[in-house]
Amino acid sequence: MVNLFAQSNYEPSDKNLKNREWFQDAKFGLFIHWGIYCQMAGGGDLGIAEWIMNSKQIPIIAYENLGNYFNPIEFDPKEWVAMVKSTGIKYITITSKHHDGFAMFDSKVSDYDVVDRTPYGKDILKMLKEECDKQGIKLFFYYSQLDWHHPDYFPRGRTGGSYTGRPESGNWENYIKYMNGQLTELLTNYGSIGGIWFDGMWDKWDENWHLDETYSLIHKLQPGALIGSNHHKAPYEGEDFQMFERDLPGRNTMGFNQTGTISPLPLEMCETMNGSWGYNIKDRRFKSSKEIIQTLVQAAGHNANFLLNTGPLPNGKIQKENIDTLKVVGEWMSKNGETIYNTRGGIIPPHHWGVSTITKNKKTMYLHILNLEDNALHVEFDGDIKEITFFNDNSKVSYSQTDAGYLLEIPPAKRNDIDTVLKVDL
Ligand code: JFZ
Repeated sequence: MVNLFAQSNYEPSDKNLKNREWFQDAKFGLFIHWGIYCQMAGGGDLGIAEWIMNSKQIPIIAYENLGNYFNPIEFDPKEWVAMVKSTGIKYITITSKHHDGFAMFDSKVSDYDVVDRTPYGKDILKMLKEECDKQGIKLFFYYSQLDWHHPDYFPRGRTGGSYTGRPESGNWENYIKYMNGQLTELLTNYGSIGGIWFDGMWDKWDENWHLDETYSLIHKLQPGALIGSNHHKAPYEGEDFQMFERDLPGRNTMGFNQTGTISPLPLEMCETMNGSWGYNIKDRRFKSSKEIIQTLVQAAGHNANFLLNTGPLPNGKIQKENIDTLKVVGEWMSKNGETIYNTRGGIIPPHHWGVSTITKNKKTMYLHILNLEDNALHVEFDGDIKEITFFNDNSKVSYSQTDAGYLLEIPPAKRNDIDTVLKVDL
């Protein structure tokens, strides 16, 4: 029987396996939600941004107007990518088409795209990809399988209902052809890409998404491209990484994750800088740089990448508040990156006090102490330790062995408010 939810008998290519390792080593990505919806800036409602078409029930014929005056003349990909680099971010995942169906690239299977429907008229993804290539940053494309605009997205799912003004009929197989057509464009016209970040299957759980066909197509066009999908379930065959939306692997504080499974595939957690993906003018809930650094560290300790989101403005600029925060994160990463990049989640599992990371040769472990009120920390660990030092100044940590592990002395003066990092030589 054909498994409709998988690329059956998928064998990742050597290139793909190499890219998975690169991905795990890279640890830190920038998520970019950018589309014509940014001009609505959430419409004055917290919690609405890229969803505004659906949330405010804007018919297609009206929503299309947003393209007529989308003109981000201050978009400077060189500046974006330079900012990404100086933050220590290794890859970008950008929305190529979100649920509104509007493509931010030059599509030929549709004219509902930034080149054909905006005064700006330029292929944003191409501009960004050229700059990423120049500066050595990998580019991934987010692609929404859910589409509120295409007439053949029928039968409808939970969203994109009759307010859109589409006929109550359509040919699903045509929609799949259209989607695979756009994916073919994304995988052939932009050089070698990092992979595809799918989203939207949750709109219609019982639908035949033809994943076998789509995933095989992607892996045929670029065997190294990594496929992930935000379906909140355990990965299907053909996917190359597992993602977690706004939660650490294994947690479910948001109510999104539908599985307790943490697969052996590379892991990635995505998170917002405030509470919105796309630009929302009212959303001032900006997380502090401390919170963001700590979540990045937590993700690494949970063996996962951290994909941190920003929603650019209608003029093409990144929100100033986000730039300011990323600067601080970048400064921290330039000092402490060694304890994050190229590591894996440590052999000491996450605890209330923090997490551990470990180098791939397993010779060095890093303890990231994120919460500590006492002057000592007991770490359960039955391995041998050669030496423990404070990572920031190489001074020695005094410790003694206990029945269950080690008791480390952490004098208050040595504590760091964000992360007290210890280097453990094994
Ligand atoms: C999805 C998108 O809808 C959202 O706009 C953003 O792109 C994010 C990264 O991914 O978010 C979802 C999708 C589905 C649910 C919740 C958030 N859901 O089914 O509960």
